[in-house]
Amino acid sequence: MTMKIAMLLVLYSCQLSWGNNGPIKIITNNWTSQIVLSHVVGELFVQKGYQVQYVTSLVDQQWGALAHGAAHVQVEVWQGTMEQAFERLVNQGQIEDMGAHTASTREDWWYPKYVEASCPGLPDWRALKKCAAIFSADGKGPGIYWSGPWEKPDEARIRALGLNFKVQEVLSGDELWVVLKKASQSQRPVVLFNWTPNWVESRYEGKFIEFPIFQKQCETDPGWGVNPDFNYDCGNPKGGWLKKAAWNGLMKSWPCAYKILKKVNLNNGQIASAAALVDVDGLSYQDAAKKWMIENKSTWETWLEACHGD
Ligand code: TMO
Repeated sequence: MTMKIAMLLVLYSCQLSWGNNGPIKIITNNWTSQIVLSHVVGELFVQKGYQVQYVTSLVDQQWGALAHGAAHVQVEVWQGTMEQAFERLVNQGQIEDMGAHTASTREDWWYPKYVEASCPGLPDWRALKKCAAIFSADGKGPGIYWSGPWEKPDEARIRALGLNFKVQEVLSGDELWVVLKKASQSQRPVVLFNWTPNWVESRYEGKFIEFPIFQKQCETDPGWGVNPDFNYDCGNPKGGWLKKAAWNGLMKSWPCAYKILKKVNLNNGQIASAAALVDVDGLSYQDAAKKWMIENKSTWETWLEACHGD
């Protein structure tokens, strides 16, 4: 009996010292590694006695949620698709930059290797000028570029580079992989959005299109680059960063979670394997997170030390 009361007291005082402000809301988006690794970080918060809630959000809606405290944590901010919105809000003090992962990233137009046979000159983007038609359904029309629902001005790039392509947007990573699978089963030419680290590289040979090399001015100074009249006449960054972001009240409300999130640091292999556990091995997001934690225990244990003794 007294044991029980003592335990309740201990639990209660833990709650006080961790800040009892309701659940920490972790954003989940619409590609696999992000969802799995959000569950990993959530599990670490739970181990520290916090309540956690996962909130699904589209990338372009998450910024407002983070800025207003409707959501609190984002574990994967990718430079190639999210740099502009992220930097604007960080500079305005609305969200906090929680640091970069070790991982080096790339997000861009990508094709499976067999496409090279019917479009000589790839991966150089100028090859697309000559063989856009092979990427269309009837072999004549403008080529189709399959994009995901992430912020990127592909129409602007197509215009700036004078490509005969139109953008077909799908709603998630999963839908992109259906497009890729169907095309490659019949060896049909296809060009789609892809990124690394991802599971795709472990199952398909392929390459990113080499557009003119990214520089910041490409997106702000029309005079820069191969087209003197338009922005976006370049590719996405190669060797891009991957960062974590938080609501700027995270430190005050949940200090231990804040310290852990600062320490969270993933490398390319860890992100690719988080995706593969679901997209190759067929596990659920939750089971993938559990398995990932078994395989990467020594990594996350060091993150937890961030608030050891708090
Ligand atoms: C943000 N993403 C990894 C899908 O390019």
